[in-house]
Amino acid sequence: MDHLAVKNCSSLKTEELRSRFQSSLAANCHTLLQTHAEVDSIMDFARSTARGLAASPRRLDCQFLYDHQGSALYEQITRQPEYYPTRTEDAILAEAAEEIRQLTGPVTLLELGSGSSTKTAHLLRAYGDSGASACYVPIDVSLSALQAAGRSIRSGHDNIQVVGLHSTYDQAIPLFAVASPAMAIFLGSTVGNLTAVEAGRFYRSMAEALQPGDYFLLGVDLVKDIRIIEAAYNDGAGVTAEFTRNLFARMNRELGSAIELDSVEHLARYSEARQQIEIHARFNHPGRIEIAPLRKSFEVGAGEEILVEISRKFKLDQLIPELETYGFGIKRVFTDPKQWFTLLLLQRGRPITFS
Ligand code: AVJ
Repeated sequence: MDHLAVKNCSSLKTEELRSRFQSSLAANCHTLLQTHAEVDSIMDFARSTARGLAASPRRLDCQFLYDHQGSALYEQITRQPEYYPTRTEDAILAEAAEEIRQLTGPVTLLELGSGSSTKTAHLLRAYGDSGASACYVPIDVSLSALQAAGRSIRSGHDNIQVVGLHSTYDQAIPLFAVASPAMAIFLGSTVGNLTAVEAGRFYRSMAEALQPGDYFLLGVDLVKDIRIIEAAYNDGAGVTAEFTRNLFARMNRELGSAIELDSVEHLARYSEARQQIEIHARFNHPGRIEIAPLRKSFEVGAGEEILVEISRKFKLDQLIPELETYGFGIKRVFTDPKQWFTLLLLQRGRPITFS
C-alpha cells in the first residue's frame, strides 16, 4: 500500500466525525480522514484573504502559507544555516524522546501541524521500539505533506499505526477526546504564529478536548539576542523571502489574481515590545489583488506593507503560569545548552477526588 486510504468526511458533523475517528483508531489499519474538501480550502483562502485585506491594518492568515509549494519552501527554510529553531528542537527531542515515553507510558500521539514529521521520528522510534504498538495521528492542512509523512513512517516504523487527519486545528482538536490516553504534540513554536488572544483560545480548546491525565508536548522558541532571531527570518539564500512571496503566488494560482511578484518584498523585523518577529510583504509598486471567487478586488498602494505572519518568542516565567491557568501542569522542561528553544511536557490536570 503506497497511499493511505483516504476517507472523505468533509460533510460530517463533529459528533459523527468523532466516532469515525474513533473507529479508525480501533481498526488497526492506516487511514487518512479528510475533514476538509479541496473546494472548501479555496473558498476559505478567498474569504480569509478578503477579510484580511478589508481590515486595517491589513493582515493575512499565515496558515495559507502552507500549500504544496509553501510546504516545500518551509522544509527548505528549516535547513538554512540561520534558521536555528528546527535543528535545535530536533536535538532536544532526540535527547528527550525516551524519557518522554517513560513519563507518559503508552499514549496515542496526536501531532498538530505535522508537516513532514521529521522531528517526530525520534518520538516514533521511542514509542514504536518500546514493544507495545503505537498509534500516530498526524494532522495537517497540507494533504501532500500528510501523504509523504504517512509513506515514510510506514516504511520506517513497522509497529506504528498511522491515522492521518487532513484538517485544520479547529476541526481536529474536538476529536481528541476519543483518543485518550493521548499526548497532543505541537512542535516548532507554531503556537508563536498565533496572537496572544488566539493562543489563549487554543490552550482552552486543547484543555477541553484532552482528558485528565493526558499529555501535551509543546515546543516553543525562547527570547534571545535580536540578531540571532532576525537572521533566522532573513536567511542569506532568500528562501524565507520566497516563502512570503508564495502567499501572493498562491493568490495568482487559486484566486485569479495577477500580482506582480517581483514587486513584493519580504520584511522580517523583531519587535522587542511585542516580543515577536513580524513579517510583512511590502508592495514596491501599486498593485491590485483580485479575488475572483468572490468577485472582489483590493488596491494596494506603493510602499504599503501587509502583515503576513507573526512569530512570537517566549519566556518560561511568563508561559508556564499562563499554561497553568488553563489546567496544564508542568511535568518536565527540556531545553538545549544555549537555552534557545524549549520543549514542555505538560499534563492535563486530574480533577481532585476525595476518597
Ligand atoms: C511554523 C512557527 C515553525 O514562525 O518560525 C519560518 C514559520 N516563517 N520562517 C516560525 C516560519 C518564516 C515558523 N514556524
